Amino acid sequence: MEDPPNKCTASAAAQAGLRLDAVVVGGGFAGLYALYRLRGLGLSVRVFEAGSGIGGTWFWNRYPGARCDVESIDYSYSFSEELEQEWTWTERYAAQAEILRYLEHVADRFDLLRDIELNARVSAAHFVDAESVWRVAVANGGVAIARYLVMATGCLSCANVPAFDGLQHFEGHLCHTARWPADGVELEGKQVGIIGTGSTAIQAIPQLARQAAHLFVFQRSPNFSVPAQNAPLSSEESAYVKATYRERRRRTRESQGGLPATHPELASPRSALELTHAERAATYERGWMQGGIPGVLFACTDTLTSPEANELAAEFVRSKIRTTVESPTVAEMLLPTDHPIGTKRICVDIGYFETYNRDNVTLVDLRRDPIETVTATGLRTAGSEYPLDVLVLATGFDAITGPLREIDIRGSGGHRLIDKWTVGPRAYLGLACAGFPNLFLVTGPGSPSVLSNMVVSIEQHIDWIAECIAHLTDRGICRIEATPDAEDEWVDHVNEAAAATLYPRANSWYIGANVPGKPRAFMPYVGGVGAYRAICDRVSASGYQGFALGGEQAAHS
Ligand code: N01
Repeated sequence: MEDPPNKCTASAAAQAGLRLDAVVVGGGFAGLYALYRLRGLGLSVRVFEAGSGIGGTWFWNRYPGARCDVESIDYSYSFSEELEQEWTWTERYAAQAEILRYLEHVADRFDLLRDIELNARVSAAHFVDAESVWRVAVANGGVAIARYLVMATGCLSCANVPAFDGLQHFEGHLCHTARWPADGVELEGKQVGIIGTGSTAIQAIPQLARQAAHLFVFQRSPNFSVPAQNAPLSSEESAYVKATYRERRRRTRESQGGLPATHPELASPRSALELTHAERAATYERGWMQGGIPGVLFACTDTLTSPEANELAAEFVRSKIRTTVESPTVAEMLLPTDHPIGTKRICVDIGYFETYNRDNVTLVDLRRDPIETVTATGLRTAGSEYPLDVLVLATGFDAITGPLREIDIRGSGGHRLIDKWTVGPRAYLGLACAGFPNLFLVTGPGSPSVLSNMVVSIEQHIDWIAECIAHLTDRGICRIEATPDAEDEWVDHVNEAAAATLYPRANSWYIGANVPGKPRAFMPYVGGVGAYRAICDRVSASGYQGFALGGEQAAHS
């Protein structure tokens, strides 16, 4: 017997080369898992990846010193117990090359590559109302028609290149850290300059200093950084983690930041303000020795909510900078004072402040001596000239919304996403946008995203999206769209949650402050991954409250 005509089938697809159930944009952690999950539903899926290899962040960010600031054993997929057991991380914080190898292993192990098109940058995606499908255009000329569009484009994938005067005239080697060449940059014996002192630069600077003849660090804002306390993972530690992974993953999913809080005995359960001076000093010191983001930041309960408690933690880190950096003048230049600690992503380093004790490193304070122009042979500030062979831009990203704004996304009625987001991004649960049916954002604005362990948030989003699509498919529903009311309520909630913390007090990339002209809005959801997961689960259990479900078959049922 012939199958009944499917009212959800797109006739426009006939004009296109490729007709699919879902297009996934991006082949990093999110895109790979999206392909795995959606393929598991029996859907036809294609991943379009701009790079010449898979890996997303870990494909592009190959600068010296690049490594993850979340522990490897937690910054890894949890969906396959076999994968967990067969992969062994070598260090507490994995370096870029090892994470990329892991992703390549995942792609290979789950036979993902056959549905991934590389060197395929998506340039446009337009919703075709009459047929409830997306028409996706790839810069290489390809076109695909798909019922669902999953944007696995990453939060930190659109490099921010400030418009420095004269940049185009530089005749040395110019390189953004997020576009570091795979075969490296020759630094031996060179005069190297690096602009920026964020997480990336703080990882790169110790490595660049070891190789360059001289390194000039051009700093606009000093940053808080804590030691990674990185170390090789012993076979005993790996075996223990593998034996207890399920419990560890459960704690991770229910946590605030997607970390398993494995050392609760190291943290004080109390406010910093309730501790005596000696107790506080001991608490912060334990956190410092524990290392990583949670060490000092979560040593007390109120670092991110009480300005007084925050200042105590901040002053502890400043005291570490003063005792580490030998020159009092340089130490003073490195003290962060313009934002509460943790309200910009706290940096995690290996020997960053110690690097300023080297003879071949010079710190330039751009607040006192601003950049005037890049010249053919170097960089000129108001007060000096710096001859350079290599200029490294560690100037960050147009974060969270940048990768989406780069694509010409048009929803129902041809309305453009960039117009909808003129005064700031709006998305229901950070997952879906009113006016953009069948479009799913992965770790989009309004979800915990960059305030969490990204892999935990990615898996939660992809699982939710896959279950949603299965729900729709089972019922013959062709169209799902966030309602404007639900979106408004969620955006209000995200803003209220942020306002209860100190986060909005920093001019950070979390609020778009690093990109001139970008609308200021606090983008991530601070409510925590555990609470957020519960909200998403309630939405799906209620039959997708806050979404309008439609399509011909649904209308008849
Ligand atoms: O970027 P950033 P990043 N003139 O925006 C400076 C993640 N990450 O790539 O602070 C002069 O933080 C800018 O100065 P200022 C992590 O989430 C993770 O370092 O704006 N300077 C700042 O110093 C992180 O937060 C890992 O005054 C200019 C720097 O450039 C996020 O990526 C590793 C300038 C940019 O810092 C982004 O970090 C690395 C200008 N015109 C990164 N414009 C992991 O470990 C910008 N700057 C997982």
